[in-house]
Amino acid sequence: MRHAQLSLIVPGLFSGAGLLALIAAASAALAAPARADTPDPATFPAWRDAFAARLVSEGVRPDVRAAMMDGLEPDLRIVERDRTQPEFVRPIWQYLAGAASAERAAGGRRAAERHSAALDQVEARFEVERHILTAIWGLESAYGAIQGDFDVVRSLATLAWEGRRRDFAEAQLIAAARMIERGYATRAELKGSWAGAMGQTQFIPTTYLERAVDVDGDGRRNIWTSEADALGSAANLLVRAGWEAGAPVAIRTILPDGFDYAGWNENTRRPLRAWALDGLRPAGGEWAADDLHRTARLILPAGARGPAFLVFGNFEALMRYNNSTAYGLGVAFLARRLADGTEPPGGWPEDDPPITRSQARELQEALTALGYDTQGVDGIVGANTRAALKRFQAASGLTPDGYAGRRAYEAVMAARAAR
Ligand SMILES: [Ca+2]
Repeated sequence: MRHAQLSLIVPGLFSGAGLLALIAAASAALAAPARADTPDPATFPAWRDAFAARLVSEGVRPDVRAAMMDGLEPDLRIVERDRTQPEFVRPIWQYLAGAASAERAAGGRRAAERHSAALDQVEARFEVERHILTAIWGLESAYGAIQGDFDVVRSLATLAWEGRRRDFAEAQLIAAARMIERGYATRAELKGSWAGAMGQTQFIPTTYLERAVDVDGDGRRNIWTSEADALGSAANLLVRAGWEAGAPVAIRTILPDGFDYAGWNENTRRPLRAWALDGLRPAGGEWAADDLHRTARLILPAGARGPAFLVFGNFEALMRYNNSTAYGLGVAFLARRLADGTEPPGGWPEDDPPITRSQARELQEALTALGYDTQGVDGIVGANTRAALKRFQAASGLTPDGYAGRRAYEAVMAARAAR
C-alpha cells in the first residue's frame, strides 16, 4: 500500500502483512536521509555467499538456491528508501481523509461490482464482511492496481545485506525460497513493494506461507492476479486473528464531562458495559445491547481535542494486518463509506498538528531532563513518550492526553527553558 499511494514508514514487528505503518506517513519530498553512510557494494558478495550457505543448511533445493542467488546484485534504491526517514509526520486526519476519500470509495464500489462473485464466495466461506475486505484491498493495492514491481528477492537481499533489518529480511528470503520450492510462484513472479510486500493483499513471504489460500480452486494461492484468492487470503488472515462477523471495529465516542484522562490508558480493555457506566456514549444513537459484553479500549488519536474512539476485537485483528492505528481507522471508515456513504469523522484539532521528527527528539530530551523519562531519544513518538508526556501534562495542570502536538511541544519546551 502505502507502498505506493500512501507513502511509507515503519515496519511493524507484529505486522501480519502490510509492512508500513501509516500513522507517520509523510511526503518523500520532505524527507531527509537518516544516515549518510551507504554500504560498499563490494561487500555484497560476502553476504550473498554466507546466505547461500545458510540456504544449504536450511535444506533449500539446489535449483531454487541457484534461481535466487546466482548473479544477484544489490539494488541501491532499496538502501536509500530504507534509510530515508521523513521529517514531517502526516496528521492522522489527512491520512484518513485520503484513505476514505470519495474517490477511493467510488473506486471500491466499481471494484466490488466487477468482482462481486469473488466477494460473495469469500464472504460465505470466511464470514468477513465484503466492505471490510474491499477497504483493505483499496488501501493495500488500490484494488489491485498498484502492487509494486520490485524484484522481491533482490529487495529483501539488499535489506539483509544492508543490515538494519537483517533478521527480518533473511527470514523473508527463506520463506520466498519455500514459495518457489513448493511451486506457489516462480522466481520471476515474486514482485512487490520495495520492502517485500506482494500482490493485491501486500503479503510478505512469511504471511503468504501462513495465511494465503486458494479460493478459486485452481490449486494455486494466487494473490497477484486472482481476486478470489487475494480477498480470501486477506479474510483468512483476519479470521485467524480473531475476526468476529457482525461485531464493530471502531465506534466514535463522546466522553463525559470531567472524564478522568489521568486514569485512562490507551491499552486498557474493558467491557463496553463498564465504559457505558462511566458515562461514555456513542456519537449517534445508543449502544447496541449485543455489544455491551464486548471488550474495547479507548483511543484518542489526536488527543483530547480530537475525536475519541472505542476500538473492539476486530480493530485488533486489523492491527495484525498492519500495526497502525491510522490504518485500522482507515479501513473502518472506508468500509463504512462503502457501506452507506458516511464520510470519515471530522472534529480534528487541525490547529495542533503532530510535531516533526526533530521536534520529537527535542521533546524527548526535554521530558527526560524534566524527570519524565521517555526511555530514549529516537524522534519517534511511541507509547513511552506518550506516557512521559502524560505525566508532565498531569503535573503541569494540562489535560493529560499524551498527544504530542505542537501545543504540548511548546508547553514542554517552555518548562524546560524555565528550569
Ligand atoms: Ca487459486
